[in-house]
Amino acid sequence: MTPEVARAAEKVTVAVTAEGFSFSTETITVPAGAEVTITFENRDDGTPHNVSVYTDASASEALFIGEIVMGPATITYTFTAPETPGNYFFRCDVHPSMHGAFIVT
Ligand SMILES: [Cu+2]
Repeated sequence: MTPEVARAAEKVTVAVTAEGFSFSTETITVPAGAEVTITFENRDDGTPHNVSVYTDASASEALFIGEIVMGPATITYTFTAPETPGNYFFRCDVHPSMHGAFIVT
């Protein structure tokens, strides 16, 4: 028998900033199945923001819901990326006009 070799999940860290009701990036790209860390900085004084990831722009099926933080503050989110490559969706749940593509490669 061939011994099973455990493959360590790839780890990626992404920095995202919210400022002036806008994210610093329109895309977040991660490898499939990766352990994702998002360092999220909310620079909007007295304004709550978060980062959540959904299967698509309808935001009906969540893959990850980030804790909402009142700015100015920085929070670290950790979750596992989908195993299936494709174009997913991220947004601020408080301000759905703040959104972008979550790309799994
Ligand atoms: Cu927001």
